[in-house]
Amino acid sequence: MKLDNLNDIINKSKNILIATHINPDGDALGSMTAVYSLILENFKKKATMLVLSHIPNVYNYLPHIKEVKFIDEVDKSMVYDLVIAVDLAALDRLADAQILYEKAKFKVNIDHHKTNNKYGNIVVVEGDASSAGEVIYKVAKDLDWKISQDTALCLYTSILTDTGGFRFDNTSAQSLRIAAALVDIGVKPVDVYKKCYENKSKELVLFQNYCVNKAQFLDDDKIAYLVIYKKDLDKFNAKSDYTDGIAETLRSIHTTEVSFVLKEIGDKVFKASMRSKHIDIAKVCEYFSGGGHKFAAGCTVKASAEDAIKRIVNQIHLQDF
Ligand SMILES: [Mn+2]
Repeated sequence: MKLDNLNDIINKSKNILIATHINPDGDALGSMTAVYSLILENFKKKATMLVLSHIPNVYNYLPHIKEVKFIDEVDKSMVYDLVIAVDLAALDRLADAQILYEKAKFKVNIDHHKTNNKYGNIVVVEGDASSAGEVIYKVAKDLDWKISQDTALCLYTSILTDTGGFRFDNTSAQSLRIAAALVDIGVKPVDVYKKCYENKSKELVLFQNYCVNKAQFLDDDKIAYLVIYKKDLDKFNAKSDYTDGIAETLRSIHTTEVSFVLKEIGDKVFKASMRSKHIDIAKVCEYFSGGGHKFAAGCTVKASAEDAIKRIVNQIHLQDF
């Protein structure tokens, strides 16, 4: 199926759903709102944007973010003509919205995860792109869609946040060129930077410092990790995004090769966020049926904290560590 057909399909679709992964980040929300505004402005159609969990407050500035629907506000018996999934490596990350995806008549998959399992009728997956936003920019250019200031702000947010502020190894000449093109359209980098990075709540900063203080180190400090229990989350009344960035803080220590954060999400169930400087931790996470990128990946481990740590460390040791 060629990308050109997408114009036709959007034109013919009476109802369009845009969906992204659970626990949406800047790229998920930036690419979802970008696709929404592209369709609104180029086709004069209002799509439905769907999220599955809390939207971090920092992203409230994104155009159209207030029109996003939560899963419990959407009719699950609905059969959409078209569903566009963005930044979604695997369908299980759609959680309760998988049913809507499966029933939809036509499916488009726009992503940048190397581990993407290529579901859908039109698949645009670029494993070398920094972000889903970068891929969407290229799709819009290929199809001659107008990119407004609103769309540019959404796409810039995607690229900025998924490159960690243009610092991670996925920051390519292409990402910077696209970012520059978005600045030409009217994005103000300093404004977006302040909104994304100097806009944290006091509670979040105090929670993160509390967590970082519990860090443990192994293998001459090459592995840094910590465990966040439900009781820690409750104590600080932590939102789901409060743990974002902690694994990066641990990786920022000069001795750290691999960092991971285990968050308790159920009885003997931990969500692991991993970061690395050199080794491929997407492979580590794939062992636990997770995935992601070479230096930033995640998975869920069903075990006690002690066992989860042991099993993850074992898998890290099996890599070229
Ligand atoms: Mn992404």
